[in-house]
Amino acid sequence: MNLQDAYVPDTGISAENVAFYRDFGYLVAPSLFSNEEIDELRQEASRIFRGQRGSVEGLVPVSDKESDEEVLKKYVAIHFPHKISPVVKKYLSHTGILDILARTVSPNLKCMQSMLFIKAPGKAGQSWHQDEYYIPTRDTSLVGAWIAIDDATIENGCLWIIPGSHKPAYIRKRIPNSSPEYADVDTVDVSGFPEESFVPVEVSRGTVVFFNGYTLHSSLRNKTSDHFRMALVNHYMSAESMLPWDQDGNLPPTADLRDVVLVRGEDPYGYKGIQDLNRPFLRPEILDIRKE
Ligand SMILES: O=C(O)CCC(=O)C(=O)O
Repeated sequence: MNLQDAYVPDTGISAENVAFYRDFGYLVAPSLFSNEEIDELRQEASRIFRGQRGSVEGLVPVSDKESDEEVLKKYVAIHFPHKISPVVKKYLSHTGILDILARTVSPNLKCMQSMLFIKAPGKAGQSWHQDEYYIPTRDTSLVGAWIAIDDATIENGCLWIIPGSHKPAYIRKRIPNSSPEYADVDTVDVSGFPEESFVPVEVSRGTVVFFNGYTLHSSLRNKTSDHFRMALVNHYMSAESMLPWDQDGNLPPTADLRDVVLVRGEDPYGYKGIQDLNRPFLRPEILDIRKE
């Protein structure tokens, strides 16, 4: 990663940062979250998986004797934690994140998803994919804000990105996955890209990595015996775009999921109201979210 292209928190987002995001489909913002904010998120993760934020199907009862690490190790990730956690909900609107999105995406922003990854030692990573495949915006505004709760390294399974892969903005061919590195049943076929172009995004806790919905990204297995690689990922898009998303990919383009959080600016579809449809769920060890 070329850190010269990274956002500098003290000076705010520059024209070069915006151009970098447009050209390469990602942007790294070191220290966007303070140590205190990251500690709060880490503590909140323990509360969520201890069942202290309400029941989620699949959470197992915890004894007081179990340490937070022992509890967290049992899980891969939870989707939609913002539905039960006031802390995660609060950080959907983190000013540092929104200031960057306002320049790279739109002044009007909505969030439709959060995911809290635990990635304990030994756990598998995510195969090559484009988030736009799962969450259709089709206007190139989809962006993931990946908040490092732990230092992320090649060893513990940091993100990998193929810079510039978002540019043609189409949904790429998928093939069965045969790598034990990944938890998924399929993967995007990345054989057309030289391996030297794959960038490991090694970052310190508190860094936020922004990536476009068409940018190819993945992460490898956590090969350490004692380092977690926790991350909270929030997905945002332009409030001007509709969201034909039911997680099965069977909706007409005129459908518009209204289970969204307006995080900045105006919502042109505000007249439709807001719905509370998605429930938090635990991510299975083997992932097959959308069958075709
Ligand atoms: O954190 C990871 O390992 C993968 C995250 C990811 O693929 C995503 O947020 O789309």
